Amino acid sequence: MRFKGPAHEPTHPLALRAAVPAERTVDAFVEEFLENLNYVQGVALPRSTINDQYLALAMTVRRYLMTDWMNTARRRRGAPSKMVGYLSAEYLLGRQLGNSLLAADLYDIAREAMNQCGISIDALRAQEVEPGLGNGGLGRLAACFVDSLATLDVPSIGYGIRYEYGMFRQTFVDGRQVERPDSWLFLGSPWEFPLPDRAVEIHFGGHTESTTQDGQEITRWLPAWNVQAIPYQLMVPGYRNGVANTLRLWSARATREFDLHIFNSGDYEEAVRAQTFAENITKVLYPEDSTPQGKELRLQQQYFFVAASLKDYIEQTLPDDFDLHNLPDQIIWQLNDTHPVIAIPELMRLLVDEYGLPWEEAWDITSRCFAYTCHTLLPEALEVWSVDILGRLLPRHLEIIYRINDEFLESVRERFPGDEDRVRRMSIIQENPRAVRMAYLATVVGTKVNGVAELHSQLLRDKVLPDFSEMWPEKFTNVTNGITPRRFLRLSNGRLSDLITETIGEGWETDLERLRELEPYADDAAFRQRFRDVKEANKHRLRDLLITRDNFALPQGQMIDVMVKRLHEYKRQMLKLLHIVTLYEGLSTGRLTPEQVTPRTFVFGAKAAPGYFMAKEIIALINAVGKTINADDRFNEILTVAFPANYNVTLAEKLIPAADLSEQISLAGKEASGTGNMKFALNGALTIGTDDGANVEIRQLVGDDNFFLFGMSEPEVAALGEQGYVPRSFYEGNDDLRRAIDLIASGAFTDRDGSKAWTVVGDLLNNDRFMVLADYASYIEAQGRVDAAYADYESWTRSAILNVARCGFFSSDRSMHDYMARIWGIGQG
Ligand code: 26Q
Repeated sequence: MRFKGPAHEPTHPLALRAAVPAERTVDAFVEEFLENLNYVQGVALPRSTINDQYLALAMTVRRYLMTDWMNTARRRRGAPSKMVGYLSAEYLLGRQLGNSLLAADLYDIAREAMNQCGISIDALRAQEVEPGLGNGGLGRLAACFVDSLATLDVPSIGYGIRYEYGMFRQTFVDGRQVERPDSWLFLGSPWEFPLPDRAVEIHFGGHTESTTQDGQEITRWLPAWNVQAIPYQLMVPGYRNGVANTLRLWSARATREFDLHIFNSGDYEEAVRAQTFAENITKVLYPEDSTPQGKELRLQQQYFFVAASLKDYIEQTLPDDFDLHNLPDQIIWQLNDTHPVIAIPELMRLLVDEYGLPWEEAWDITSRCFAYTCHTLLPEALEVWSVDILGRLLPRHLEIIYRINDEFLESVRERFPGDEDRVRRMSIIQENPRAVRMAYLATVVGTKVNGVAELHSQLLRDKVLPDFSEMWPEKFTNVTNGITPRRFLRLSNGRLSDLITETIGEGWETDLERLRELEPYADDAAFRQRFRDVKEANKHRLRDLLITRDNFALPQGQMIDVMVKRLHEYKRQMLKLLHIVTLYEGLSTGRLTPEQVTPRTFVFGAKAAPGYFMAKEIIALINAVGKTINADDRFNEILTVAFPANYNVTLAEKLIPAADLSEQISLAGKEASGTGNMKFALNGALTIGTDDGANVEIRQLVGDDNFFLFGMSEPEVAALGEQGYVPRSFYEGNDDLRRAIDLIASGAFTDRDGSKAWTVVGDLLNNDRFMVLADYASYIEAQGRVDAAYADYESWTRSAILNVARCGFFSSDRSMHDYMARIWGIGQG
């Protein structure tokens, strides 16, 4: 059923008036704030808590943005054009208050208003619990993209899941990761607008029945159970452009049938359990970032949110009399990895079963409505759903997938007669165990398939989907990832932003290539000094944070060398750790004198998937090494290891601007893109990195002199793999490496249990899937170049400035332009 507006046209003049924004003055702001505090929070200022004040401030900012939001929606309704539906199971948004103030250009007014109320705006910002509705890069990318879409005024809507618990909160107990629930909604959630009366019903399970009517086969799905999807809306403000887009996140609630059931049932407890079952669907984000476990609840989440989104769009956004044959002119659904790919058979089902279109017409429509972004190269990260689970949960969708596959394989046979091997390779249905390959489904149906960096897109074509790129070369394209300069420069690095604005003027935040104008200043000694002062101040800010947040005293005057990202073997945190242990071993035995070692603080931030054993072992080992090194008074001035727990967007915003060195050291050919790498470079850290993901493009742009490249290239990795990689030979052939590994294996860092260290070490020596040992020598050599470069701090600063000046390409605004031109067929918003 379509949502109905008011029953009759309003006549009161105020009801017809366009929304009027509050006045943009300190007085008006204070008034609005106190109003919210008194009448929404229900407290008087003198008795209010910080949380009351935070909520009231959020309401106040929201009020200012509200008019932009309503005007944007109205304007778009008045001039409908093709829009983007971004489907993502994750949005790693980060805190909203600062960004909203920035977007609305209300920061100064708000600060002064709070001052006049005797309140520190920084304390209120610190009160916000970030919505951590994502695992890592993919979720943060979605958040950067919606920011850019709003800033570019592209007609678009983001759809996703309102997890009640987002990414877990990480704590360390004896150096080992312990996960705690992330109750981000507990203290109130002022940024979302629940719309319970716009709920849509989503069905699951049951079976299908086919009948013939007028010679036509009609299939009906008779589902067994259903849940309601409640939309929660978030505003996505553009940067100072009067635009606000919508992010619509779905929350599961038991349907009325469940309620009735509870009411009538003799077995009350069982009935309540059934309700809890339904509401479990959006309870928690799966904290995995590469190895999907094929859990049924995860499939429920995926179907739940895409089915709700498609229905919402068709029933609420399209006009009543819309001819669905024209759907491809109205919307393009961008699939953020395979997580929303079940939307494809869902659209077919809607068109064929619900709207009665012939299969061929439905196929013609559906095959023009989707585009697919792949974010991985690891074979184990490609999602497959067992036919058992899929058939049980979504029997009609499984039938549709089979038919799509039959017709597709027919076309393969036509094109490559007799090549049954190829047919087997390309089948959407995998045999043994029987499962649906979601990436293949997306590739077959999507208009476009893109990778997320040049190298990744090339490997996607050549190695992951070679048969498909041979069949449809024109389907494949690249869009290199980007990051929003609003959050990751303007908001997180106010000092550098002010220096930039003072130097090249305003406007670079929405035209990031303008940072090129900074290039000449790399040779200006006075500018370099100011640039260094900024870095130094950011280090102080980080020091203050880590004291209060983690009770960790960051030493002064050391190079800050940062590796922050999810913990995964392919990202090679172990390579970083071997470097640290090598330095420590050398100093301890006297083979290295303190003068030979550049004083460094090594900062790690990383969460491990709770079920990823080796990743958790590595975390424990990093903490053990850190504990030993930090406790060794001989080297306090030289080596420090910091591993603040619970790395998230909020911590990233403080860490990245303080970094000197960015560690991007994945095995070549494994990191699809990386986006942290871009954030560091844009904030004036130099990168030590392999030729992998977007590192390749960063290095091309900043120049070889301003980037520390090391390690095997992707073809070299492939060659070594083919020839048979023997990690132990590298151990035996390199004295430093052997000493570092032996020291770890001796139990020197694990006070209780030396054998524990052996899980990691044993794997490195006997398996080392990601060739840590093979790249060790090259990495140590490159770190030597880092030390040498850092010793000449003037020239280091010059390189850092050139990194900032040459990374404008990595604005997510540019990524959005590329999607519009190469994938969406949208001129410009
Ligand atoms: C899938 C099924 C079941 C449960 C969880 C998942 C799942 C969830 C998240 C699988 C993967 C992810 C996240 C992947 C991710 O973040 N990939 C990163 O995407 C970035 C943006 O494109 C890239 O920069 C990184 O290189 C890539 O690793």
